[in-house]
Amino acid sequence: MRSGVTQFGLAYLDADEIGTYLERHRGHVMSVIGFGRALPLPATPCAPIQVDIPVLGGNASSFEVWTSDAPVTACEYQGICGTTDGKVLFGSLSLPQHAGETLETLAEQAYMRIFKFIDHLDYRNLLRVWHYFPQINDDENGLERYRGFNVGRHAAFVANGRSISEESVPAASALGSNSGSLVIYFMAGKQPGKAVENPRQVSAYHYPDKFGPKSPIFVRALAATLGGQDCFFISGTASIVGFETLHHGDSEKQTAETLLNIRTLLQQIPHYDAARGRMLLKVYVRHEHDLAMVQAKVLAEFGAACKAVYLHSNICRSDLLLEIEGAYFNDAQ
Ligand code: 3EB
Repeated sequence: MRSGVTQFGLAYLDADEIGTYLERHRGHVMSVIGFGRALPLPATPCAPIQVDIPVLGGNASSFEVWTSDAPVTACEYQGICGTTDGKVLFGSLSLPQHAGETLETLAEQAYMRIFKFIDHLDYRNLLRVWHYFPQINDDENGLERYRGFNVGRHAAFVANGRSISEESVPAASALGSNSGSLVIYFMAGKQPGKAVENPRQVSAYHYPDKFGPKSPIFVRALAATLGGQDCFFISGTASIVGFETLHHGDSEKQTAETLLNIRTLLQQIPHYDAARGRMLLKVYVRHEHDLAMVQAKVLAEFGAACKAVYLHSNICRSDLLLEIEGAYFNDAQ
């Protein structure tokens, strides 16, 4: 890392690191997302986003921090607090679900606001989106909540003139939290990124309707050059081949299949160099007792230089036991 200079990119930090990190990168912090126990933090342009998903592996809290090499300014529109560095726009919103509302309508409202926000600020291309909401696998009016979420998301894409194709679909993750609002944070660019699909998997937006009335809208990975960094955002990746979940009830085999899917995505990026780049992972595990096994397999795959955060959460298909998302950064060639 170029010493003393803030790079565009990402860090996952523990409670004892976050305070000094935010002070050191003051003026360059784009977004802070806390998992697990909330802590008081130094002021940032947008208030930190808090997600109620417990951190596994010994720490009570974990913080995801996005920084820019360029100075960051804050903006607000449509009730969305955002930050921009002139190249990328970050935004986040947290919508409580009131009695009588469905997650479907909430997801549609959220995405309607997101599109208004990014269009208004002229960063029209969604690059990466994270979604967290409680009771993800529970039934709501006869439809699993995750499937209802997909219906609402789809309606907003259509209403905002976005094609459901590689040109306008972001990389994404969607996970269950223990409580709270529908939390969405996202990154958008002036230019579209380059979508990367997995030849082992059917594109999610082409899933058959046995997985719900409307397909999920995300690409498996997205490459973009931001702030002098080649960035590769890997969507939440699980033990799915074609469109089916593989290895029901077998977390070891699901882990191996998930890692093979990630390896397949990484093989498609020309600038991937495990020794030179930086890889960061968020690993979502449904059952705490799988932690040690998953940790060992992730370590064997990516080595100790890869920063991996382990979170205890429900996955968007009830038969999936884990999901892994990633971000890879390399100095642009
Ligand atoms: C899958 O491959 C697992 O709905 O935005 C992964 C990443 C998954 C993103 C989303 C869902 C989403 O279908 C689930």
